[in-house]
Amino acid sequence: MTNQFPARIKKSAENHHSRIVLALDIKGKEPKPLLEKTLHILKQTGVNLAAVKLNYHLLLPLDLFNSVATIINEAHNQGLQAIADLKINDISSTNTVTASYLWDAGFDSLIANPFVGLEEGLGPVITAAHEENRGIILLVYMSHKGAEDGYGLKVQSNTHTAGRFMEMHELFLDRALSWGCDGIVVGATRPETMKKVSSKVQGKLLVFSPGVGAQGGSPRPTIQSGADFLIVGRSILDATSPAQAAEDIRRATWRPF
Ligand code: NUP
Repeated sequence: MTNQFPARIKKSAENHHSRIVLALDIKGKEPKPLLEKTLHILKQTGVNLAAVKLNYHLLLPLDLFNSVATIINEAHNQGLQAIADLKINDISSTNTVTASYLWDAGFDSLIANPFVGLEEGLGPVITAAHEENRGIILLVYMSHKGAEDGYGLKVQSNTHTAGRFMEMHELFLDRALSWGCDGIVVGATRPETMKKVSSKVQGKLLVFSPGVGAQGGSPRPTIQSGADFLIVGRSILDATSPAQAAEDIRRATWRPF
């Protein structure tokens, strides 16, 4: 079966005229108020979004097949896609179990770390995801300052670069393309990298960009540099009116595919 995640998220974007993936990074140690607060934010902002992303903030304290599935269900009812941001990063027998739980809870896509490699790493997860009509998004260059310590390293891969040195993120981008992934993550804090990456990607992968607002990146220039989606958390969640903040970013950044 062809994996329809890229088509589904583009359709959600077109329906709401939005390039925003809301990072539901809501904090709280009591599961019930945490779930209620999350659903409240989702109801307020959903009309301005293309997708939601759930991270450890919700995936650790909440029950996956109950509260998390309820949040995903609400997102789907609003015509939004749901992305799991666990940055999976292990051997394949562990990765495939993790992924199968996430698919059973209803997630449409997950974020993974290309560092672990294909064989006995991410390969079986990518195959299984596509069989289940779900997407895989790889980290290519993260948004935080220290990302340079890893994604900026110069590496020499005999198998991949014919002995030439390249930066880790260039290697990761090649992996995302050759492994048949659906999307990549590139920080909005790295506009030059974003331009280079998007010119190389040319529609073959969706580019997701976190790091606007709280981390210093700017929404509109990030989309103009070639990002397909902005991942936004605190700029919306911590605003006096999350609905208004989401609408403002949506209006400033919307453009059709
Ligand atoms: O490179 C990355 N940077 C990043 O911030 C990859 C990520 N997945 N994220 C996530 O995006 C981060 O964990 C958080 O969930 C969200 C950004 O939130 P904010 O900085 O907009 O509040």
